[in-house]
Amino acid sequence: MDYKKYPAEPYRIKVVETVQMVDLAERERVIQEAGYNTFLIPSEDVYIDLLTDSGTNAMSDSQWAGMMRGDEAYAGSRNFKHLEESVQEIFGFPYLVPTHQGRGAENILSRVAIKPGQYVPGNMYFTTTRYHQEANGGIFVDIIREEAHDAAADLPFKGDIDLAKLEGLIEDKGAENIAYVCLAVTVNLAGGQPVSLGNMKAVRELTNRHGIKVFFDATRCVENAYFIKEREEGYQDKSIGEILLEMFSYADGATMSGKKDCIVNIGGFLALRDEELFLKAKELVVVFEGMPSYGGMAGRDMEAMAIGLREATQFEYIQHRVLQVRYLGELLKEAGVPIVEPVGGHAVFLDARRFCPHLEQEEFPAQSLAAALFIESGVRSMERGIVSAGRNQDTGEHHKPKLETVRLTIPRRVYTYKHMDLVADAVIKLYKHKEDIRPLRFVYEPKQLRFFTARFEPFDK
Ligand code: PLI
Repeated sequence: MDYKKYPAEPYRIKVVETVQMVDLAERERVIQEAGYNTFLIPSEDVYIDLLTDSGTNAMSDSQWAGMMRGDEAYAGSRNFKHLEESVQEIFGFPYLVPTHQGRGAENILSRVAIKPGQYVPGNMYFTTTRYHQEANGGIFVDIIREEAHDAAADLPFKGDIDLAKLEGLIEDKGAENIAYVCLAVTVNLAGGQPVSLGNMKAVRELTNRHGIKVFFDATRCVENAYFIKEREEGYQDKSIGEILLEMFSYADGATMSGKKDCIVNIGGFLALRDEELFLKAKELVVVFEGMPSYGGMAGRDMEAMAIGLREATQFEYIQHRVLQVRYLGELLKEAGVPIVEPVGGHAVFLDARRFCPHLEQEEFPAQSLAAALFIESGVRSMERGIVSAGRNQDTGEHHKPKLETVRLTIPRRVYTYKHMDLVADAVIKLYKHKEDIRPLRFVYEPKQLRFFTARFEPFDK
């Protein structure tokens, strides 16, 4: 391994959690009992858990020390002040509304900023984000650049908004019928793909001309900033902090799932520039989350988040983070396993269409591939394809995303390169007998966010 290309872990491991692999017969029983849904597998039966990078992070000694300084007063916790300072310093937004996690912020933003019937253009959907937009009468419109839907298109900023699509929508529907633009940095379901600063700036200029607001989904904004430093001309000598400040200068506010780039296990927030909107959001936070000085988090959680956010912007941390993910992607690519390219910030996405060409999309190839990988190796991954996309609320038809993927999501500061080697080996082995991956059908399909709790069974074609 080239230590310059893939720097060693920039931390010493101080606390460990033992894991073990259950045997093959047991893994087969476990996945059957879980209805072939990796969300339903008990954690203790998982060997390497790549289900998500959400809330699965390892906190630092400083963060744990911060937990002990939790001020659990019902109102006016000092930890809120600390979090507010971190957010003001890193994002540049004056107003902070803490929430229990990202979707809490999405709920509040959707309620204060969408009027029923308005359009909400975004660079690809995310499950909970679109749910809250639609639940508040919004109509989501995907305006990501076309290549983002093509797993093989290797482009530096595949998360960019297609400005012509945005302009067309404004012309067609009228600026007053657009609630706001939702710009995710990075784009989770496109493969963790970044957005360029050039694109953010252009979106800001275009929306300014029409008086339309822009809110970022900042969930993985530090990863996005790293890609800008690496790839966008003129930013190589800027710090991650400087890049973040410029990114958010093009936004009216942001929703944040702290469970990702704040390197904590729980928490989130809505950050805003506009006082009037902030006051509306504050009125709602007391209904749905808690007092405006904790919003569903304990004081200690806010302290850990305030510290984690600062740690995330350290170059050595974020460089290792992104390159560890890339290392796994490169191993798979070298072995000819089809993945979404380029490798994004938080995960390697297997391209289930090319992995399982013998399965139709309605036979849930990615769902079945994720189940097969668990049986093969005890590695838990997640479907990000037709099951995650859900159904059109009006027609009842499946949304059929072009990307049908399995996400191998790397938790922050949890696994080592050796674990990546093991995961790559397992996927490569499975690829050699991919024809054994069977079609699935629903035995239980929940109405909302079905991927979390759906159950399936395999069948013979
Ligand atoms: O899981 P929450 O409620 O803290 O955050 C919701 C959320 C919002 N935006 C984006 C881009 C996400 O990725 C996201 C949550 N993602 C999860 C749970 C994931 O596994 O990717």
